[in-house]
Amino acid sequence: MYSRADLSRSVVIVVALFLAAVATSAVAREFRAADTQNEDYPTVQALRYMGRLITERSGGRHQIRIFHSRQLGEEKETIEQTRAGAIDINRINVALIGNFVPAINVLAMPFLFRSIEHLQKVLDGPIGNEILNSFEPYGFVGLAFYDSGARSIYNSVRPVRSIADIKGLRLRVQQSQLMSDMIRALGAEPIELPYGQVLTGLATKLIDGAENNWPSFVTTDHYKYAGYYTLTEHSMSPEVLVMSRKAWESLSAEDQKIFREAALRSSHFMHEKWKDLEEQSRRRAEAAGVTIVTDFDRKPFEVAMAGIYAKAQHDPAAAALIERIRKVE
Ligand code: GTR
Repeated sequence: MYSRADLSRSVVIVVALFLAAVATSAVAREFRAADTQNEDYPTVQALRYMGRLITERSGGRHQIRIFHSRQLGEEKETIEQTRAGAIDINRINVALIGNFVPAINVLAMPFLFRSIEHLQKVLDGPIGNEILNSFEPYGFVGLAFYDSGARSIYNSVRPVRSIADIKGLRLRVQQSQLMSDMIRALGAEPIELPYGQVLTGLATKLIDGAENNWPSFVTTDHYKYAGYYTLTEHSMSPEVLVMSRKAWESLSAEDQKIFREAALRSSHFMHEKWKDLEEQSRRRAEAAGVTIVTDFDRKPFEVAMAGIYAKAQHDPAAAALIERIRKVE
């Protein structure tokens, strides 16, 4: 026979077990991560690496499920969904999130960085940290930056050797005001299109060209339709990994630390992959007969950006940030 005391002890144990189960299920989660690039692209590989680290460090409580190749939509939409909390983690380019978080646009400003080393120094230092922290009021948490090299202009019409050669070309840009302004300032016609529509745009001649880094130019097959690539390197807008603030706030302080560290380590992992792919992509384009223009006068391109810098001056925070970035040696 059970005594009354035994019975109430059993009830207490059952209730405690039930509460523990509820608590664990509330904490353990599968996080949805989006990336528009394809399955093998280094950013997607880096997300996978981050996922493995998080699962390992959280003792299997947290999993990251990756949706690559625009499975959750184009970048602009996924950013909106991340802000709303429907997507937990998002790897995007700063040019697109600049529409939502104005200070971020500074990183996409034309000809701002003297070299990739200059950019890297800025991102790894206090400015990079401040920029990651500036996402919060807008519904995101900045976790880490990923490499994206430099963006250059390519087209199917003619080799661009001077600013005059760009005139009148219809060039696709990311869905970003800043990118449109930049292409217009060069005398071309900007066409804002989501990433997934560029290939068809080139194939159907809706557009004459676009601008991107080597790996994006090649892994998307754009190089098969746009045989002239000019190393303008006009923007070094990096990639950024953000989390929705909603998802972030659902994590304990200890788990937040696990996520941050895993994101940082994934950016180092990505860095290693990037250099190789950049080189490989360039070689692949060359082998396919793409004309690569390196001997052109860059100065007029830079001069044409005066209006964009004048516009940036209207935002004192952006102006101050540009100044500080320039001073980083
Ligand atoms: C790539 C970047 C993508 C996307 C794309 C584009 O370099 O990795 O996130 O922004 O450019 O041009 O749309």
